[in-house]
Amino acid sequence: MIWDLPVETAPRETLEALQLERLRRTLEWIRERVPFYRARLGEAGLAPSDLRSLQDLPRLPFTRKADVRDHYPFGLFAVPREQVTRIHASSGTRGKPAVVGYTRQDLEIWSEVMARGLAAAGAHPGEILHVAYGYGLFTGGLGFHYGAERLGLTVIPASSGNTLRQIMLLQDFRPRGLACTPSFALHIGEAMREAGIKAEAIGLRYGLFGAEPWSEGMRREIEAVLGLTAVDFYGLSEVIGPGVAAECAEARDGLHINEDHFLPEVVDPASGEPLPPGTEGELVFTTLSKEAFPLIRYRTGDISALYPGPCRCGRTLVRMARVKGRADDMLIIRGVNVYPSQVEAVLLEVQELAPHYQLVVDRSGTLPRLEVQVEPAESLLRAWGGWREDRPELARLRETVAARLKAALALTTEVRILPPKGVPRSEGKAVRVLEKP
Ligand code: DLL
Repeated sequence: MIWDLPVETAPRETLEALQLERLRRTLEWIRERVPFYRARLGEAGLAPSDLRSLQDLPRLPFTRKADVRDHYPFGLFAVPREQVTRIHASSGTRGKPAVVGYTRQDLEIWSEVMARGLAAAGAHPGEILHVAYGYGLFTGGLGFHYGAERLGLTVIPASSGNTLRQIMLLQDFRPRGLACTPSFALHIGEAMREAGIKAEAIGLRYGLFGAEPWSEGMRREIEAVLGLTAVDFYGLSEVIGPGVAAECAEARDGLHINEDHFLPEVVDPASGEPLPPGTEGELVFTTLSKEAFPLIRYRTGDISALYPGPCRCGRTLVRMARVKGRADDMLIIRGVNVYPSQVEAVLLEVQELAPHYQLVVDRSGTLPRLEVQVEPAESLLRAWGGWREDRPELARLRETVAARLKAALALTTEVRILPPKGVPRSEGKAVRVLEKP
């Protein structure tokens, strides 16, 4: 189902005319209301009327995460605090979070873009959706909640945590959809299997997964264990939360960006130069309709690529590639640049491994070393009759995994096979990389 047919299938020219008009309006809005942007635009010598077409976008200055942090908590708000209906914050664990605000109108738009994504993923009004993203300052829980209400779903605001209770509710309420991080979905699926509960006993049809990088291999694992169609949802607090972009169930070939509200670009992370469609680089967004927390050319740090051209679902909204990771998550191991999601893709191809892993970086020597911690697959454990540290096959498995990583990514690693449950399970965003103290 296409929720907003006129917008989601609009001809390019119509969409671009709308984007330009909204961009100019946003520039007027922030110039009048946000001292930071007034100064920035002044330095760039730009007036909103100087923007003749979307091609002029790169003339505008970037906004960076540091700019948001420097104005903590409310310094970039474009409306008086009394007009802010809701506050959220990024889920960063280091230092102060990025604080964002929404007017009533912003919340309306957020619900709308979420409803679009939910419909694209295959949700139908009248069904039940189980939301196991965290509720609170994190945008996951409440973002899905309001979008689902807008679409006309019955929402179960389960929030994250307490896996066994989640499973009980899933069994008793029988929702059609599950919304949570991919790592939590896998954890729920694993706990179901351990409890002897079959996917059919729950009857989930679709899953709405995001908030962290995940691979196609992870998608297959989750689909197998939960018996559903898994779609990718993308967003970040600063831009609005989830709902910036989402896959359609028909094609699952890139995430449709709600570009009537969020104008995307991909730039070279080092030089900031705009990159052509299909080229991988850093995603940059300009908000086109937000009142409380508009952002101009916001550097997300997320690595992706843009694919214009219509999708077979009928939507004309530009698609972005699955996010590989954040530029600052990239590891440099003995001269090889690698994202944890690339390691994940290789590990999940190895049948003898369970789909759980963690990377440990040791920087104590002259060259950083990467330890890849994995677990044996359940089928292997069954064949062995349980876990034994001294299984002779372990050495061979370690070698196989290391060789695969070397062949696929030119990466030198030390593989460690942990006992079952040795890798920590996640109820929210998984921590994939640890620094060895
Ligand atoms: O994670 C919003 C969200 C909630 C998106 C629920 C999807 C579902 P933040 O906590 O501000 O907001 O974190 C945003 O998470 O810049 C990406 O690095 C990462 N991220 C979000 N979605 C995806 C995804 C929410 N589908 C940061 N794939 C972003 C990969 C993602 N990374």
